[in-house]
Amino acid sequence: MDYADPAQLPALLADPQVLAVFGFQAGDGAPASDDPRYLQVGLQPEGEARLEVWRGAGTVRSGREADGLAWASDGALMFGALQIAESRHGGILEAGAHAYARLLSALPQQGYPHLLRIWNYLDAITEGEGDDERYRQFCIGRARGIGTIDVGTLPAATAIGRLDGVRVLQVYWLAARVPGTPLENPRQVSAWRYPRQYGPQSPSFARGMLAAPGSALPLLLSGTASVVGHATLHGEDTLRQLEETFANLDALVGTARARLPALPAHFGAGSRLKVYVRDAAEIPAIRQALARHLPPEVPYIVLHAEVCRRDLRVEIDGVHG
Ligand code: 3EB
Repeated sequence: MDYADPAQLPALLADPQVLAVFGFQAGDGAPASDDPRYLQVGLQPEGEARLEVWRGAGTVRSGREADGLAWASDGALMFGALQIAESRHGGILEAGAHAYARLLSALPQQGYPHLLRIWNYLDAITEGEGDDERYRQFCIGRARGIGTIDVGTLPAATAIGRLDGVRVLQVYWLAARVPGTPLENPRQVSAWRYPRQYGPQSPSFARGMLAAPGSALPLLLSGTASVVGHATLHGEDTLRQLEETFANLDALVGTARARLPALPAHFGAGSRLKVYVRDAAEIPAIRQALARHLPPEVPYIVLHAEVCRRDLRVEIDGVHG
């Protein structure tokens, strides 16, 4: 995976090896294309807008189904994307249920039955009180759409709130012909075991995913925040939350290295990170802390977005290899 300038979009989509391009830019300034390999996520970048580019091995086939489901595959991996208008389904719960039922039926049909990584972007993620909060409702819908599942096969994931006011659930995913190895974090309670206080339905995701041996994929890092055990730490201190987030990411990389010792111990030239920041006013301080913490060869993008607990001020996802 790599980041690229938005002006590169036409050249990237002309490349038959490109599997997927995600643009992070809300509103009319974003580059447009109806190529099924391109999805514009309505999140505002702080600083330069970037594209996230995933390349396949060999020639990529792609298409769009009648209901809008977009897909692209290279024989080993398949990307897919769905954009579900909440009003068409009766709310975020139902939109989540529909999205997951639909995508999980598409995977085996297309020959890529194993979900490795999924990203979920929804507007106003922490709106609503108590169990009515939209994230908690989304978690119920997601679990309903998944149905019965072995929690040991859940994908790595991100669930982040957009600020664009558009009530469309955006979901995209990476699936494979062969299963990967889901990873948990020794510093964190597995999300599917979160206690009731965080909602009636625990979140359905793994902390990370290692693709099968032989795959060119890097370690896939789920959205990671200042959660230790199941509790949010440092709710009033963004920079300490950032430190705790890196401690969590280090622990996850350690878990991955126990299975794949060739994986670098620290973030470096093979890492790519996305940093989601709740309060735009805190972005300069976060950028300074990132510059202190990360070696200069690590590319990252910073996005103004809402994390799914109100007391989480920053979250990081990405890849490492
Ligand atoms: C956490 O650790 C932070 O619901 O899919 C991170 C990654 C989080 C994925 C999801 C939520 C999700 O609980 C939140």
